[in-house]
Amino acid sequence: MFRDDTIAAIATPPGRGGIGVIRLSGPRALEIANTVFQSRSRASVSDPNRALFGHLADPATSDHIDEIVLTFFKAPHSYTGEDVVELSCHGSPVILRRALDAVIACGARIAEPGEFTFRAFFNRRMDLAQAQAVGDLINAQTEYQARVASRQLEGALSQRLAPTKQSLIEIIVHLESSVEFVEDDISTETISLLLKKLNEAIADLTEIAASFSFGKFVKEGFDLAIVGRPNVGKSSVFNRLTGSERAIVTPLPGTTRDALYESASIGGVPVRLIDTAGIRETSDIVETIGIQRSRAAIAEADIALLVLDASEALTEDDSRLLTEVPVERRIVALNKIDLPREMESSVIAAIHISALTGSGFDQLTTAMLERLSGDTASEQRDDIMITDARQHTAMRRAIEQLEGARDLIIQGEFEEVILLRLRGALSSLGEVTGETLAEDILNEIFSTFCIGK
Ligand SMILES: Nc1nc2c(ncn2[C@@H]2O[C@H](COP(=O)(O)OP(=O)(O)OP(=O)(O)O)[C@@H](O)[C@H]2O)c(=O)[nH]1
Ligand SMILES: [Mg+2]
Repeated sequence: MFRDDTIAAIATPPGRGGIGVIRLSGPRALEIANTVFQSRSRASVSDPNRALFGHLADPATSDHIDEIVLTFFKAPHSYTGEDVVELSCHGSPVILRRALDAVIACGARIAEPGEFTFRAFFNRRMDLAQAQAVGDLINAQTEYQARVASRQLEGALSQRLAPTKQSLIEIIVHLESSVEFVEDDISTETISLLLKKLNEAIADLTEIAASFSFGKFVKEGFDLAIVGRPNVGKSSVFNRLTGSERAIVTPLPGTTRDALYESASIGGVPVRLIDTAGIRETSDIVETIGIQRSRAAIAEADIALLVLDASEALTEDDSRLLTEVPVERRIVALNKIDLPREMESSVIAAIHISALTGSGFDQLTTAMLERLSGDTASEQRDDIMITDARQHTAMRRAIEQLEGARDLIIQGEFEEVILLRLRGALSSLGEVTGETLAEDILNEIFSTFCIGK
């Protein structure tokens, strides 16, 4: 994918804005900038890291296109590691189009999606985990997602993996030298030392990989179905969680007839909320179809929030739902706790809420985050996290190979066989940071980026 030419793109989003930026990167970036830029300033365009005011001119006619500010970042001290020029124009789509045409006419090529970041990766300005974090940061919908991505962009994951990689390399070097120089078998002390190191590496990688159980929800969001019998307050809970009046709320049981969807975020994790029709025995044909959809929503949800009404005794419909909704994906909320209590508190472990007053929703949020994170402790949710499925698969593969190598050492296998597994593990780890990765996979990763990044 890497080509040694000069690329250009509009780096700001489509539409109008205060400024719009054209970005150039490559060996001819400065030369092209010099052709289209005119300035009365005594400073030279080729002085890096300075903002220069001047005019952008059409290379064919010398017509002024716009008043602009030019910044030059000299290789290798730029985003891509190549010469980079940024032309900050007025943020008009017409101007930006003309400006882009002007630099293309001078020999730049329109950049592919993510090509600037790909060049940054190719020129080792960042590793693959960091490059992917750039994409995640731009796509972040919540502050929390942005925080997780920016920590990865700073290289937290790569740094976290570095000591384990180093330790693996040491084990490999040790075994390799024993293959070459030693006739006899490896001593038992050496074996126990190798096993110790290997076990440490396995434990460390397993801990990092485990963060994916929560990390995947941070990146992809989760599905939350709000379920229960009619009139317990499902739509009221839905409205409170989405901060909207999207669902109709009435005192009549059977108000919600069809599933309603809305996106929101809970504790910074994106969520697709589903409000469902109340589940009960009924002969009404429309209601029956609605109830089928409620059951389908329960089946597909990452978490089913089962709502009960605290102001009434537990009904048969409630009891049936308590057995129907799988315990491991269920959170029970006892709603309407602002009203005099009829339901016995000892019946089920539930979070006490009031959709009317908002009380208990903080505890509800905490319970949901805990359910999503499984074994991940809350401190870990602020630590380094794997959010990408491809990275997680690569880590799991590395762990399996290390476990295989450990078994082979215990069985007293030949060093060569053990080395094969160890090198495989190292290579799998390299896929996370991108040292070892096939070109088509790289293309796939970068093609999901926007143009101009
Ligand atoms: N006092 C009190 N009333 C509530 C609370 N939550 C909901 N209600 C009332 O309970 C009634 C039913 O609320 P909905 O949100 O429509 O209940 P639902 O579960 O969606 O009902 P269906 O759509 O019919 O299944 C309405 O009159 C709400 O105002 C609460 O926390 N406290
Ligand atoms: Mg409803």
